[in-house]
Amino acid sequence: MMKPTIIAIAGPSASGKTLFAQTIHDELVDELGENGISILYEDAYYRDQSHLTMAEREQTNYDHPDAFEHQLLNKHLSSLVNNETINSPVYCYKTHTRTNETREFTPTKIILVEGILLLSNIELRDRFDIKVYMDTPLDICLIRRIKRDLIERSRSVESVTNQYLETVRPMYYQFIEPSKAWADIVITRGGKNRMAIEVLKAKIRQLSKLPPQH
Ligand code: UZR
Ligand code: MG
Repeated sequence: MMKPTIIAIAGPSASGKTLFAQTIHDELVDELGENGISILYEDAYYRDQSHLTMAEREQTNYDHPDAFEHQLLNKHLSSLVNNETINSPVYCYKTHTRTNETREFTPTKIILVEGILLLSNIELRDRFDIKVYMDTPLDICLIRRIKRDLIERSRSVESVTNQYLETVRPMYYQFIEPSKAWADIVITRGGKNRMAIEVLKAKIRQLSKLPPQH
């Protein structure tokens, strides 16, 4: 099999990264066939915190690069590029730590990697063949985040808005927004930007047709 192409989809929390990646994946998965396209999530690489109490885990700054085991993600990306299967960790948002499971992830021609701080780390950055940044306005992200976290992550309005003021917003200005400078493609309006989806799909189709050695 040819060397996988690795595409980063970065940007602020609740900017539409997951939707964007998922849409591209779902619209191409049949066409690209077996070992065609898959998604790897940066948030699977949040650090294991099983040695901490629940109260301590709630104090962690999850919007800071140190919250992630980027070194492990980097190692896994290097394995995937060499067509080796990895066992990705599985993180639980409710307990704020890793589960005992892992996810067997076999390399595909196209690997979409999705997460907030992928472009802030120099080693990771170098692994990506295409770097995409979702430049959704922060107020839109906040509204989406409140709606999502209440339903999907069992949070209260109080906890989401406190987290927003304490970590999400300051870390966005410190780490995420500056990382936009490394992006090859900046996407406006979020995960439903149809033309942006089509442009990425066209590039992916082209890349997945190239003969081996490329
Ligand atoms: P996305 N996050 C949690 O709220 N709890 C955790 O245990 C781990 C992460 C949040 C994190 C970040 N921060 O903003 C968001 N906070 O998940 C990133 N506060 O995920 O890109 O899907 O929004
Ligand atoms: Mg997401």
